[in-house]
Amino acid sequence: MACPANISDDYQVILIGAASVGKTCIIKKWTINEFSDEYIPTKYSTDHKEIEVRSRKCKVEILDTAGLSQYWGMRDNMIRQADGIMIVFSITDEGSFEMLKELHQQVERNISESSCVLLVGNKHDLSETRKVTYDSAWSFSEHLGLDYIETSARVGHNIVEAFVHLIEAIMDKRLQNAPPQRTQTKNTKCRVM
Ligand SMILES: Nc1nc2c(ncn2[C@@H]2O[C@H](COP(=O)(O)OP(=O)(O)O)[C@@H](O)[C@H]2O)c(=O)[nH]1
Ligand SMILES: [Mg+2]
Repeated sequence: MACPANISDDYQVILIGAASVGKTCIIKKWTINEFSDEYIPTKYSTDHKEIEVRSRKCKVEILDTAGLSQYWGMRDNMIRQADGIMIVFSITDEGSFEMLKELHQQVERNISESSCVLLVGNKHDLSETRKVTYDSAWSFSEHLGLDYIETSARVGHNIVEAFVHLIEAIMDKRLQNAPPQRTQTKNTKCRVM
């Protein structure tokens, strides 16, 4: 395997999904450990966070996107540039789950080969009133070949884990694609005989 020093520690992650599934809250919980009950529709915003993953200092830029359909056009470009994509739905909102197929198609049309995708079922704290069963979300993710995680931005369940999981997956891909490291020879003096 190539030396880890060969790969970049800059990561760009984008969150996409229907309106009101909790994309903005997931980002705020992770970056500033805050949660709000307020719903303010997002157009576009960027946050940053540094974390240590596998003993490497990773700089993560997180792009928040609009769930409202009039802004969807912007997403093609953003998906093309992202290293990691979280496709988010709410386990209490069947409509947001039904939208996943279309969202995944948009991702497939634009994603670069070196990027990774994670399916996120948010609002896990409302499990008792869930409309999407764990099994149906899991089978859907398996069918598409995606990893699946359930989160709660309200209580912080699996928020760090979701980001770390995605960053590790991107890191693995970068290591796989990294050119082999040149080995330094000890005595490199030239001898003319
Ligand atoms: N119970 C619960 N509510 C949440 C959770 N995440 C977000 N919300 C609420 O859902 C609404 C929409 O959240 P927001 O992050 O703005 O959704 P976005 O449109 O996907 O960015 C807000 O009222 C939040 O307080 C969660 O994990 N649990
Ligand atoms: Mg938002």
